[in-house]
Amino acid sequence: MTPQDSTMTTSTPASREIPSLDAYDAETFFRDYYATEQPVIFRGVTHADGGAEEVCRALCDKIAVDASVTERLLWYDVRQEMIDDVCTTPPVVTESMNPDTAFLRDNCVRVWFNSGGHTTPWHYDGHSLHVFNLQLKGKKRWTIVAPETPLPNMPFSKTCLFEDNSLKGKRVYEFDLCEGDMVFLPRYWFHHVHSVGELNVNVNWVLMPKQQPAATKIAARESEILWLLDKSRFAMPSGVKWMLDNFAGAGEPALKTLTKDVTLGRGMSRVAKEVIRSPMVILAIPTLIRKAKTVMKGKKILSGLLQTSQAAQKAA
Ligand SMILES: O=C(O)CCC(=O)C(=O)O
Ligand SMILES: [Fe+2]
Repeated sequence: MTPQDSTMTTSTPASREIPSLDAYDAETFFRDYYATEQPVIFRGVTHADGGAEEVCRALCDKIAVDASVTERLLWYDVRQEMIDDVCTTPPVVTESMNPDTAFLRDNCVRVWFNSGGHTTPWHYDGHSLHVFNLQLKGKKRWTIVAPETPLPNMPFSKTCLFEDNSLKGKRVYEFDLCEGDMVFLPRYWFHHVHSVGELNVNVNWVLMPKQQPAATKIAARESEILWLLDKSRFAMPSGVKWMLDNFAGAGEPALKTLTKDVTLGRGMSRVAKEVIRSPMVILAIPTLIRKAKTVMKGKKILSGLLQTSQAAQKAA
């Protein structure tokens, strides 16, 4: 995507200024942001020695030889230990990753390497995840939309139908995340992220909170889709069954927490709501093709970085 394309992703951006907070002010964070599921930025929370390329190589060298790493479409899922000597984990993150209050996965950190111009298309994160996204190197421009003013999604999916969404009437924040900054993005918040720096390295910590989500349209949608998947698990491919068994890293308890209030009526009405939307997919085909191209380009760069590290380690 060119910079011009990225400015076309929003129309009428009536964005507010996102609040920021000191990463050591845990009391305010948990009371005013975590408990109410509202986003907040922590400026200059941590630092990684060296330039973007050096940090990228150091992380890739570890990822290349660690069997526990999972390669995802645009990032790597890794264990906390993998990043411990690269940067200090901010205290609000450590406090949030508490097994008493959150379902945690082993690979609870995602690592992103994106070159300038890359755009992560509009979506919200699956598995009911809260995300702490730290800009370790480079700079990214974020646009986020609250789950109570949702954007149109692909049927049964977390990705959005269109990229040029009108943001009129939506609760939206637009902000730059610069080196050392971290955003707390609560579950179900829509986001669109444009890589501004030449080479951008991000780490995010992810967790599924045990508390019930704030009552928003998207929270209800997620619970209903999950309930439907669970009820029809016998007819689902093994990948879906595996996902449900390991949902948010905790399986059954996490699944039960989210779906406990879903009734048969709500489940059936969800099917109708999603199916009614399906003709829109035809209108979205040009956007889908553009998105797929962007994502594939991002993936190629990600895999290329890893292959370079693997080749260097073989040669050594
Ligand atoms: O950094 C990006 O490009 C996307 C980040 C994202 O989608 C996330 O942290 O959930
Ligand atoms: Fe995301």
